[in-house]
Amino acid sequence: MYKILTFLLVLVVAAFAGPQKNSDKTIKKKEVKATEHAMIKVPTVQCSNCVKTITTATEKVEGVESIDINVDKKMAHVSYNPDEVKIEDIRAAIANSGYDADDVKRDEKAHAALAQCCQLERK
Ligand SMILES: [Cu+2]
Repeated sequence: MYKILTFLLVLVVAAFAGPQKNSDKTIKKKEVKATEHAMIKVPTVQCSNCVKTITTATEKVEGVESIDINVDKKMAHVSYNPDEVKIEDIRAAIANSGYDADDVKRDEKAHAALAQCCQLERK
């Protein structure tokens, strides 16, 4: 009888300990995958169509979690996983979609393919 009680006790303890271990794992996973944030200057952005073009292009990049572009301030706020992508790669993706990104100049071919209203003459 005592043995059975001990066995049941072990089962109960195991049942409680199980989920706890899982939550520890979840926390560790989050620590590895730390999101970083960066601001990128996008001085040639003019309208919501530009925002859509850049958003689509950058969100295709592995490791980019989100991008939020402010047309008035001409700034892009990027959330990304630094284990998967470097900030230079995000700038390159923006430039390849036809827009300047910080000191990375736009791809002129991509820029020429943008909607007429989104194109901006070099001064
Ligand atoms: Cu535009």
